[in-house]
Amino acid sequence: MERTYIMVKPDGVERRLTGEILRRFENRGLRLVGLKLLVPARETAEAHYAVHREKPFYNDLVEFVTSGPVVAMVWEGKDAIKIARQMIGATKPLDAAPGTIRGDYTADVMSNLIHGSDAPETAEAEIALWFRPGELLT
Ligand code: DAT
Ligand code: MG
Repeated sequence: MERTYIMVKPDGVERRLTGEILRRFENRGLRLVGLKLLVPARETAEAHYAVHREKPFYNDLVEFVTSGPVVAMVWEGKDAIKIARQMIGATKPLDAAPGTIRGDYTADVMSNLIHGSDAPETAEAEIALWFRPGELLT
């Protein structure tokens, strides 16, 4: 069993896509073990995207993800990290296949609706960053 941090970004909440995204994860058979709605603090967003600190889009990225409410979630299942990344689709709009969340609902590299952890180590760090242990099912 594996856990992954998934977040509907402010554009996804604004566009009323939270239900559609939840439905896709439920349909796929992953188990929801944590869920909350919040406007991210700047320091949380900066820590979340620390790996991109030197990128030219970093400041815009932090601004964007703190611009409104997000839906923070933890989903559990066998190979949950890779399965969620498949469902989310590629970062580059041209590479985001139809049938994926990004491929079906966005063509913008920044306003791309959803985040998903990319590896076991980042999943663990991101879950610990966004959730207290008591907020997650055991
Ligand atoms: P992903 O969210 O698919 O894991 P990432 O970790 O490479 O992608 O980048 C984090 C976020 O940064 C991404 O969801 C959107 C934004 N981003 C990435 N590359 C970008 C670019 N070239 N221009 C603007 N924003 C970008
Ligand atoms: Mg990433």
